[in-house]
Amino acid sequence: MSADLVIVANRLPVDRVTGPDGQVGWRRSPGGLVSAIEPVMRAGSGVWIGWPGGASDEAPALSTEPFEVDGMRLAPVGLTRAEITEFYEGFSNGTLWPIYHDLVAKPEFHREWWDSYVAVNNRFAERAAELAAEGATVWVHDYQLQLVPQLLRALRPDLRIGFYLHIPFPPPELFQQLPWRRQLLEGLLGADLVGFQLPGGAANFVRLVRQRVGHKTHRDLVYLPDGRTVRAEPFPISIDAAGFEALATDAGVVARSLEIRRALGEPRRIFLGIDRLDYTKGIYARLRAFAELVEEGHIDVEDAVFVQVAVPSREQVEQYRLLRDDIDRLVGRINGDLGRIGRPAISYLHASYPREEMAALYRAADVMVVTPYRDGMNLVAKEYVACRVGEDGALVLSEFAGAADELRQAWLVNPYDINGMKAALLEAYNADGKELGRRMRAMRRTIRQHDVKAWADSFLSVLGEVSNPHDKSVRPARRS
Ligand code: GDG
Repeated sequence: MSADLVIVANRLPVDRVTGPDGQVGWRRSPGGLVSAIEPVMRAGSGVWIGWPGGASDEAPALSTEPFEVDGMRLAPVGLTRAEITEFYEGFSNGTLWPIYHDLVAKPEFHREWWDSYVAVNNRFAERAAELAAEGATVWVHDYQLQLVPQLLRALRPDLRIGFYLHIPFPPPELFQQLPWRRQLLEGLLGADLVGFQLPGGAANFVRLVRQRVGHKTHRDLVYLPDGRTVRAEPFPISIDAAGFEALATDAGVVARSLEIRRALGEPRRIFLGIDRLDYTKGIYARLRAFAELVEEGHIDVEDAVFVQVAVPSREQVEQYRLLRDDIDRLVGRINGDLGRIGRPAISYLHASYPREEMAALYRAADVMVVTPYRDGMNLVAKEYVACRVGEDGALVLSEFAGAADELRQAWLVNPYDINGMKAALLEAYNADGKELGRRMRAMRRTIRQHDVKAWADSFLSVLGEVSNPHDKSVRPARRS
């Protein structure tokens, strides 16, 4: 098999399902990335390389042969239990994640985690080298795989390689702490195009390359000694706006959103937060801000409720377990102090839901509260806007989410400033229909014009224009 477009991402876009007969099957997990890239993958011969979940040492049923789900070709890369601990939970989520998110939590540095990161990146690069056709385009995704571009180029100099970082790229002052900073930068420099969410991330990267690796740079270009150039550019990611709009007008979803309002006791206003349970998302501070508004009498629990959905995430990582305990305790205390019978101040759900339920929640909510301390983009904010087909509803959005660059008409807040957040929540709560409509219409225009299809097309078209000498004379190196 050889593919002319290869997507390389930590996860495959499928979930493993076990049928009633115990047979293992796959179900496509709907995500923006898949829907954006699918048409491109179908148009040519595409393949998606990624980890299917589970540990390969305990699931011998998992073959590494490519397979098809809904017409998409998928090539699984297995991880062992030790690699899940060291590469995934360790280096990716215990070292890189906090450093790339402004040190919201303390990163841990362990040399064996790094060794595992190198080993897994090698495995992904080798798989891509095997499956890519001569001169193919390979698009590598995210912080778990930053060494893949360089490793892959060494194996297959004929390929066109793009890399996209979904999370922020940190300023040099923070990145510098990484004992493996140079290796990571050189890993990324294996790509022809390195994409970031925001211009700031691209600028941080170019500055670091100049300072730490010593290459010449000019604006968004890095000049390598071997004559190649690497572009570093922002490509703010988006959502399948039309898809969400369609979902939000589906009769079943509309009915469900009314049912949610009824189940909550028909409050005048519903506040909503939906986040992976992650310390970067600012869940704790936002609930405190809301609780203080209730305590001070600005909001009455007969009139309003805060629905917080916290989607379980990285539960094996210590910091995530501690966060869950902290939030459990806070919600218990707030409801104990401020709730009345049948009227909790906070309706807290620690679960994940189907897309239809998410859309029903977005439809039901009057004030969407998205207050991360740092976030590459934040798709939840954009999904809320897409689902507000009635051009109403308020968005309270952190200045430190990438989405704030585009959604200027949201109530923008500094999530570290509790009083500022309280003021914005209250303003959004009291805003009249005219004000809400003015803001929401403008945001909906932005989301429609720049959807995930436009994002993927623009990345691939800039990558297609890169004029590096892709050495066709070099035979693809294949492993024996
Ligand atoms: C990373 C970056 C960047 C959530 N819960 C459920 C569910 N979701 C879906 C949402 C949304 C996605 O997951 C979450 O995306 P976010 O952007 O909000 O946040 P991260 O997971 O941290 O994503 C982020 C993103 O990558 C893309 O580049 O924006 O900055 O951190 O689409 O709808 N979907 C379903 N059930 C759930 O319970 N079906």
